[in-house]
Amino acid sequence: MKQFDLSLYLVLDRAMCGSFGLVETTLAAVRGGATIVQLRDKDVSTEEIIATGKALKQALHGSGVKLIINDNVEAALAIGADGLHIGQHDGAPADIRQKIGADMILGLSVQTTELAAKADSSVVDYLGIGPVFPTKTKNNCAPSIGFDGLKRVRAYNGLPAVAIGGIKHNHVHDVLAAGVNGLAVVSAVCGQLDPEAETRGFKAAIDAFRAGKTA
Ligand code: TZP
Ligand code: MG
Repeated sequence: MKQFDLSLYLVLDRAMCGSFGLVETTLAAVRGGATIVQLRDKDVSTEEIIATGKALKQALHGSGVKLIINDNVEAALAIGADGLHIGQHDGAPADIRQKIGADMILGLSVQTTELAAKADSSVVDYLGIGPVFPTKTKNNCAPSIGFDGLKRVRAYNGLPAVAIGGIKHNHVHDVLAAGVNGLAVVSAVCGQLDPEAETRGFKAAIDAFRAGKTA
């Protein structure tokens, strides 16, 4: 059984992290309680993704926090990443599973109940569901589904799942109440003045939800 914790999933955006950088942002987020980190680096070469991914892997060493690479199979393999995350337009999950091998974590984005139902649990390890809210972070984003949509999509597949899209501290309770295992954030952490404190705020809200309180 693959071990990974989707509770507080940081998705890194190079431009948003700015001069603070991807590694510093990651270290701050891990101090704040991030449980899994994805390098989503759309506008650079595979070589640069590999170099950044290797630096992140080193930074995460010993933390127990998994490193996931967005889209790029070659980079994920070269880095020796813990996982790969793909969207609906990145190739057939079964073909990608063949390329990455059985041990690597494979995440798949789904936006609808149909896509959730189609996701094969013998191929994919977790789902990313969203966007929950409109977001400027991703170009050509699918229509947002809200908390009700999140609950509906989630109900179509029992794989571990993480919600994404426009998620802020005040959404944590309703996101987790929709039945997902965690939440993924980009702009709520990357480029914030104090990424550690922002992450800590999410962690406190998650802990409060799990303790049965409203945050
Ligand atoms: N996939 C669906 S929404 C999104 C991705 C990568 C971006 C989420 O970014 P933010 O800043 O947390 O809204
Ligand atoms: Mg993709």
